[in-house]
Amino acid sequence: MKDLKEKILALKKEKNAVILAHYYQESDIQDVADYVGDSLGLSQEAVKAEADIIVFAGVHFMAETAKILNPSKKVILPDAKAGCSLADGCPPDEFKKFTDAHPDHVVITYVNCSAEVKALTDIVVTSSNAVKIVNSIPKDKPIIFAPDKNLGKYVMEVTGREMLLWDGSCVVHEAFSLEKLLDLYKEHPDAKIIAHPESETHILQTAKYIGSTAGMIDFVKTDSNHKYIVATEAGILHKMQQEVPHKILIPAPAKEDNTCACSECGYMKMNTLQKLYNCLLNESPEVTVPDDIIAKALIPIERMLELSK
Ligand code: CIZ
Ligand code: SF4
Repeated sequence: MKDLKEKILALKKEKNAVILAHYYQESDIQDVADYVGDSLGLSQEAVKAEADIIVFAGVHFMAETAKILNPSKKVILPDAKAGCSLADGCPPDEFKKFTDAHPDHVVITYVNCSAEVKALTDIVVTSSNAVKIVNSIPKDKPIIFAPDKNLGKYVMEVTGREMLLWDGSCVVHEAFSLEKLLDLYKEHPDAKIIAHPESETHILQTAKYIGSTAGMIDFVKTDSNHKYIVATEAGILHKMQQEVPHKILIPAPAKEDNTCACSECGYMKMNTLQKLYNCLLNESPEVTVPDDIIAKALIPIERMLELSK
């Protein structure tokens, strides 16, 4: 493993590449990355990237976003099949019918969607800025929010705005078991439950803090408690534990026990260190986006970046 990591770092230098990794990537991948972050942070890094190649260790829609923001760079993804249930659950042709049926609505999409769907959007959001951006829309403007209904419901509750929701969800954040979570909490009454807003309402109702992945990391760093039950993809625990080495972090339990009894994103975990090495070596699979889609999708992403400053 050490050998493979060293080979990746040497190849990265030789090819003038930068490795951007999402918090949900396996720990070994996070360790070789130049930057580890959430969708918003990764987009901001992609804009700034000066290397010739961006190795995007995340899922397909994130790599597409990097390509849209910095189209002169070659963007490669360790496994081209690393998708997302939210992006897959919002096909562009059906989404177009939905937006066409409500022409007076401002179209807000969560960044977890395809480039084609972003091209049909007025403003993109991430979980770090969704509330702020929805609050920035004039009160008399009706809003479509897609594709995540759980994040949408959460934003509606916090902002008090009615929104027309697309019926999509994240399989990973819907895998948490309320019953097992409450049992775990009984065993650790001194823990605080923290949750990502892609989780279902009954999970969010148990949480002392609800926020994006970056927000959750900031919270455990600044909060005075010593123990947390963390309801998001378990990969985040790697970075979080590095930030708070003396605190106890417990992943929230999933309905069905899989390898770790927590919830892992099968798409994110399709990327492995070996695939990362191969993709850097072969400069493939490459993620491309047609020029006309880049031109249209860039506008709502740039609006988001502007509103997130
Ligand atoms: O679930 C995801 O894909 C998340 C939380 C993405 C992100 O970083 O906002
Ligand atoms: Fe998509 Fe959910 Fe995986 Fe994130 S965790 S990439 S939303 S399936």
